[in-house]
Amino acid sequence: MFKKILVANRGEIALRIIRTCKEMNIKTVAVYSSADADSLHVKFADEAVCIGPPASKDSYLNIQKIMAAVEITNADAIHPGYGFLSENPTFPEICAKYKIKFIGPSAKTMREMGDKTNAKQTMKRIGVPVIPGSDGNLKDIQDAKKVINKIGYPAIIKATAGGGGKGMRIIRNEEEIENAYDTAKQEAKASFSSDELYVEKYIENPHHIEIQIAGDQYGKACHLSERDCSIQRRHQKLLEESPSPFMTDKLRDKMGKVAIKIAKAIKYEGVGTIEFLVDKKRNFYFMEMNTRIQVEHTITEEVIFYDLVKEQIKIAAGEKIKNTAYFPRMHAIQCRINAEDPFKNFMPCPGVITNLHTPGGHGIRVDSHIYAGYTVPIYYDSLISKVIAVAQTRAEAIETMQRALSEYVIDGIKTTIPFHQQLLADENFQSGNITTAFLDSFELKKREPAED
Ligand code: MV4
Repeated sequence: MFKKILVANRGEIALRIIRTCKEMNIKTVAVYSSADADSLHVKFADEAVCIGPPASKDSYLNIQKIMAAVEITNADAIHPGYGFLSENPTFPEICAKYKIKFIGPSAKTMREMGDKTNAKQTMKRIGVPVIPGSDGNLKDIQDAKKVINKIGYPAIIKATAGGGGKGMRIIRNEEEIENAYDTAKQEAKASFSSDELYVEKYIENPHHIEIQIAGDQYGKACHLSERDCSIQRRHQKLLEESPSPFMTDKLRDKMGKVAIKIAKAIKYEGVGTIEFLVDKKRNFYFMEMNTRIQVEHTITEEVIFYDLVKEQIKIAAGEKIKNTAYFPRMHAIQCRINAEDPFKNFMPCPGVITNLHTPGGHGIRVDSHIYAGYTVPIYYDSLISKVIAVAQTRAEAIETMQRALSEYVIDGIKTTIPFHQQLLADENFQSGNITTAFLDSFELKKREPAED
């Protein structure tokens, strides 16, 4: 087992990783930017190294600075968390050079899954259902027109290096092709410095359902059930739950088997997620694979009672897993609490937290790095807390979450708590009738003036 893990991240996920390391008697090294000097991950770790100024590119994204911190602290492994360098194949490559264990998949796997058309072709080859579309990248606009003619409307153009909705254009008729192609190409180039595009049939109002998987160094793999991540706004997830209200035992069995097939086919090492789009007839299609621990891993941990970070570390250290499937025994919901004003278009609201009361009690878990007096910096993601409610049923998990949010006091900054309160009270949400289009028609009621 590792003696000392360097956590190449910040915020709640850095704390989350440090907590598991403590339980496993593994020493921890925090790295931090000068904006995070007063952060809890710095206080909770056994050692901490400042790796530069606030800007991510000079600190949390700077591989050389992180490797220097590894060298001076003698860490024997690196946990990348999510975001930042977690899906950058250069990071595991450099770790290999320094003989430091990267807790995650190989650079090769990361590269293969990061390229969306390449990933899609791999899936097609091994018999995983994929959305009909171009065979690889588009050569030119003529090629786009030819493919769309074959698959029909609506169609969607996507960036090969994309993900997260950037460089995506929906096409509803022939007149829209040219403009969609040109703007997607520009946006892809600007966002990912690659203007490769592909096209596929557009699936209206799909469900976003993802399967958590784990694979070990010996070719064994398991799945750990699904998460429903359909509640998104501009491709930012706001609330996730497990099991999915749209899931059936039959569909879980089919999707789980496909997810395990993928993990085995690519000899996946570590924990990962297979994202699927599911249409209203419950046809499911591979969308992409995430080769990291995700923000929403918590709900899976609660419904199957498994520490996924511990699993990552054990797999990286060479422990074996079973070829099996794990099923939800509970219902869990996670609300992402962001330092944003939901009444002002989710505008980021960094600043000082003047007063804080964190909820607790039966069925509540809060993963957060905030404290009274903490300043939410302007430089990073606005996620400040994750509230996870666990109960026997979905209806009870909603009630537990509502109770917890009513207790949560975060003064000094605006947060997404009032958004979640309105969402949880919505009849359609409560009925479980949720697709990725849900928030398009969800209207946030204006806050009462008295609450200002
Ligand atoms: C799609 C789609 C419908 N049809 N692809 C959005 C993010 C990117 N990873 C893929 N996305 C989508 N791809 C086809 N062929 C609908 C979406 C989509 C979406 C997917 C998951 C969660 C939320 C979404 C919101 C809007 C669109």
